[in-house]
Amino acid sequence: MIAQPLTVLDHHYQELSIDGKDVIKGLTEKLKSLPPKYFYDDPGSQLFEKICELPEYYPTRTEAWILQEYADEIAAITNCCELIELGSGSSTKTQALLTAYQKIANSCRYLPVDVSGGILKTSVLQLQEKYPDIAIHGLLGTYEQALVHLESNYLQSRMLFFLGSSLGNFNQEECDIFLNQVSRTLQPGDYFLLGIDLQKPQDILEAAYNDSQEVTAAFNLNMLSHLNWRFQADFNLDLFSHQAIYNQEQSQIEMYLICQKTHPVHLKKLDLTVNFQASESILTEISRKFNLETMQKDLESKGLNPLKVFTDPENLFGLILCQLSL
Ligand code: AVI
Repeated sequence: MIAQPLTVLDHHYQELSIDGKDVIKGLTEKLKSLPPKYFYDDPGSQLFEKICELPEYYPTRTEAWILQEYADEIAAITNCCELIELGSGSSTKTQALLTAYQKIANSCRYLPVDVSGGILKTSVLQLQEKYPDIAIHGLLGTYEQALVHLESNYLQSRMLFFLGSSLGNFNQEECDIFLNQVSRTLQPGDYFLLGIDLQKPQDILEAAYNDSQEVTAAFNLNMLSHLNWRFQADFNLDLFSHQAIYNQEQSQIEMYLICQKTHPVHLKKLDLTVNFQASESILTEISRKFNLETMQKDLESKGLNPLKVFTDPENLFGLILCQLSL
């Protein structure tokens, strides 16, 4: 049992990341946008957990199925000592992997990384009970902070994993930066396991982001409530509506908040007034959908060589297991 279950990677990270400069930038551009990180205050994180259980939102249960099915095989191939999960959240899906590694490993360590201290601490404590043979230690911070920290704290053979198709919320440039950071954090021979949502017909995708219970709509609108308390803003949620469309050309879902009526919004703490026009939209998220072959080439170009691909019978979701060039 580890006495201290969490390492806080940067005691100032919360303050640093909420100065609101990104909000000012996004709301003063011609095509307005807001960073998706503002989805995840406490109510937003709870809404996201609900999204994961929706009948239309296939990614979570499909990836969980793949992990359940292939965890033993992944553990047998990698046989590594240190498992690091970026953006671990509640670590629910990860348990299939932990069970598989507990069966084979003599000494194994699991380091979940997340920006949300509450959920991280709770899951670390629960997992310690459930997996007494695995040393579990949470890292509280951003992906970037974790990757920098891990680069200089190398212990033994590693597998880094990034599940849930969170990579899809990065544009191509952010994706390249992230994957390069991943390669730098690994040593030759180490592993990277990536979960990605795959391209599929528009109707399936649009249903997943426009669910009938309107949980995704509430999740999207909650971003405005978050800005209201964080920056003393006066967004009226009744004057915006949720829209998610699939941009076929870019292979990405685009989530918007559409303004219903011309009106000003004041964000007191940011000393900013934004004049919204009726029908004007704010882009709140992209969720890219990938092609397995293209992604494998992309990974290879970063030195992350694909060893094996795991999918579900309908090819909805993919897991790519890579190894850093020896
Ligand atoms: C976290 N991320 C991978 C989710 C996605 O599908 O892009 C976020 C989400 N947005 C709406 N529904 C789910």
